[in-house]
Amino acid sequence: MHVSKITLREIHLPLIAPFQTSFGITTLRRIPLVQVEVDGVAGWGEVTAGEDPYYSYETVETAWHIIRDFLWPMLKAREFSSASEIHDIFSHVRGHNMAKAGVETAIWDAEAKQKNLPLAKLLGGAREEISSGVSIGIQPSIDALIAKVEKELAAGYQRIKIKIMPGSDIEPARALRSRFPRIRLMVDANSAYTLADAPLLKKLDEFFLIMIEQPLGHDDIYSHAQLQRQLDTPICLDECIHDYEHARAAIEIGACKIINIKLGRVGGHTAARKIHDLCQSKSVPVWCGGMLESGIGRAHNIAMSTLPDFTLPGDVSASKRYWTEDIIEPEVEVSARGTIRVPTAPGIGYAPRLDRIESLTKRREVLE
Ligand code: OSB
Ligand code: MG
Repeated sequence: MHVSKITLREIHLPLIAPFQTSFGITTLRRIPLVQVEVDGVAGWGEVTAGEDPYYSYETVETAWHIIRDFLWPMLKAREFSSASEIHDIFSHVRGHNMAKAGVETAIWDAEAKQKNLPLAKLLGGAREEISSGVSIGIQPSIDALIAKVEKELAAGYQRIKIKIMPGSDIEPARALRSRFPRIRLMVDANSAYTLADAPLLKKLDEFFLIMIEQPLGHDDIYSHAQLQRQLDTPICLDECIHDYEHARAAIEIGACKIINIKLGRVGGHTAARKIHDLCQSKSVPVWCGGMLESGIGRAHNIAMSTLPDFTLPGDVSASKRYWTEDIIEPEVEVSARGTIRVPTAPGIGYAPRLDRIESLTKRREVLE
């Protein structure tokens, strides 16, 4: 296989509603899309880096730079026999996993199309449908939060995650648990607390949350192990896990009982699958996180979520929760049972709408 060309496009997509986390508010997504040409077949990937370096150090700009100036030169004269080799080819570049994943996942799509297989099958996934949950940003009031949760439950979603931060944590959790005693409920702090907050976080045990996601430092696995020993609620790590060794360390020192896998954060499908296999062998369940992706990123998330250890509902929800109109055909839809049917067409199984993508494109660069 050989990549003869990469087309980078930056599209701008306004969110239907602002999304607030402990690190900021997003109203418009700037999304770099990666279109690769592999032996005459097109593959698509999405870079999940943020507009600002708040969730991670990567941004739209750093990813563009790394792809153009480092990843493309490593790829352009290179022959390889499978997309599974790309992760090692890129290993010279330290970090910048979101940039790597944008390209790597696009090559996986192209390989699946060449082989006339759904990407989920090529990755080794077996599920015909995946379970879907929602991530709800910090709301202006408890009433607004309850109304949002009511709406998502009525739509069928199997699990509710709310964002928390200091000043908006115990009360929203208490209100939701008293209003919805039996739902699968969890919170995500996006690193907003320190170990000194352990007594406050301990109060969350009262609400039987299925997990608390990334309460402490974005690169602090050790303190999560200290916190986990004090909590009954399982800790799930997101920001801390960038590769296999992080996952191994976190599991072995007891820093978490669950791992959120994001393709961008770990550098693509090969790395994600390796972490998945480790977690499966250690009986640590995983689920697929989201990064407010367009349909291209969503489609890759769906394919990954078909692997067997993705036993918990992920943050992969319907296109229409975020976008007035997505950039793929058909859009991602969620059934009344809170499931997404895995597409059976080759590759990611959803067709990029090129006209719409071009009309949303603010910047474009062709590498060849
Ligand atoms: O921590 O999971 C997170 C969005 C942006 C950055 C970080 C996170 C999130 C989400 C959104 O929770 C999940 C989604 O895409 O629906
Ligand atoms: Mg998270």
